[in-house]
Amino acid sequence: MSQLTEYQFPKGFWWGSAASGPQTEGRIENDGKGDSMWDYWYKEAPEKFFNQVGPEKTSQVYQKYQEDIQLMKATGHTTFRTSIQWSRLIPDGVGAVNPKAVAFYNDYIDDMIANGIEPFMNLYHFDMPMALQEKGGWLNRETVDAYVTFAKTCFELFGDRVKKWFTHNEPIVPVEAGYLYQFHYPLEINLKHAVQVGYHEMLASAKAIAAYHGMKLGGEIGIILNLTPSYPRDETNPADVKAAVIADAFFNRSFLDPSVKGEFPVELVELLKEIDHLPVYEEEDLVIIKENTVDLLGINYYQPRRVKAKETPIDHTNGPMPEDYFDTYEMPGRKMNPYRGWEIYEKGIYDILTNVRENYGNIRCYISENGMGVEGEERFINEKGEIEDDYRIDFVKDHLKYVHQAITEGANCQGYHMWTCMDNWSWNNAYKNRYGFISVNLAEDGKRTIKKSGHWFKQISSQNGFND
Ligand code: BGP
Repeated sequence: MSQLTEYQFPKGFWWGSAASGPQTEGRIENDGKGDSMWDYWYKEAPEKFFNQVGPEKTSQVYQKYQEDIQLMKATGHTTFRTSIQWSRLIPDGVGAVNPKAVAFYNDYIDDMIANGIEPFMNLYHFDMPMALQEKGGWLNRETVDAYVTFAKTCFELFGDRVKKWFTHNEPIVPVEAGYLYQFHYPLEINLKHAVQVGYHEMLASAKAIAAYHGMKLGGEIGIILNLTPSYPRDETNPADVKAAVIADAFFNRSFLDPSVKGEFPVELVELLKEIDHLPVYEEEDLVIIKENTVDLLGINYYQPRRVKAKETPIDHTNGPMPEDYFDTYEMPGRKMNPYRGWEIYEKGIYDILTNVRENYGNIRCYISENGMGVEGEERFINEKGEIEDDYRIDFVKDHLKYVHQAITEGANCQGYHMWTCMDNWSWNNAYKNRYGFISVNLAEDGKRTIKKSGHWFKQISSQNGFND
């Protein structure tokens, strides 16, 4: 059969986008939601959030989900990922389930399915219930058990219809943001705590996978990792290459290896041992992690990490840090997103997929986030009130070409989700950077309008590919 388009994707390729509960739903206090650490932190320090916009309103998906699902359909979604807010379903983190949350997620899931959109559900997207955060959050081993109970509750309630589950979104983020670089609560700088938090997240993931497989619900369970391929300044300089290997171990393999291979990378374990920073663990944990690896890997890709051998003096103020082993490198001439300040390097997505194919058993995977944030996007509104985001179309297309190439060479990549469906609230950045296929006008009660990229996506989804 002759090809329909120049870049034709395999039959059944998943087209869609990703979001999360805390970034889209809004809080709706009187419907029984408990505080997550974001609700708490916003009340404590609203000035930490862009324009002082907090998580209480976000994009009102709780009220508008039916309209939004029609918009997903209109923009060609065959699949959509969001997350179940732990503090909505189990307001205190442990204990009673909130019946209004059950009703909401049931309706949301059912409506997606009725409209031909397969729901992908994630369990943890940075949103620790505050009642558990007060007891240490992921630092406290008891949180692992609380999380597994939450996970099982979700599988029991929704697992008859949801067939794609994910244990975490970007588990490195709570580690780096909360315990190294101070952009998420609890704003610590402490590598020992960071390592413990990451370890507990991994243990929780393996235990949730074990529980899911034991329930035999006939679906698959995976994890979503943000992978930042680490490139050395000079590939022929062994010190630069070593710096890139260490950065990769800290920020990628720390979660990728245990999730897919069931083992932590030896290089990282040795390094942490040397500085007496191994986490507290029990021998049997390692068996659980070994035996319960993922069925499916979600890959978030935004930008690469470029490093060089350490040249600046080590800063001892806060004890050991990953940056003791490498310096960041700004490659001259690199292509930048002018509206968000991140590097754009499309080939990175190909390098990740090739790495997964060659070194991780070619596990079934998909691109679970990729996208272009734009500050001040309203400047691109045309006279019809639509945002003409040709830059986003180019961004997605240029990445998809590399995804296509990787698949042609044998990568087991099953789909592409853009971040995000409609503009949403993004943690400290609130509504600063807009990412959606659909705009949300906060001044007009969250009015939605499909952007040019949304119409374009509908076309590529229906053709299962595109021409250059
Ligand atoms: C990803 C997260 C998302 C979202 C996105 C955009 O790492 O998974 O939750 O926040 O980044 O981030 P920002 O709005 O800060 O540009």
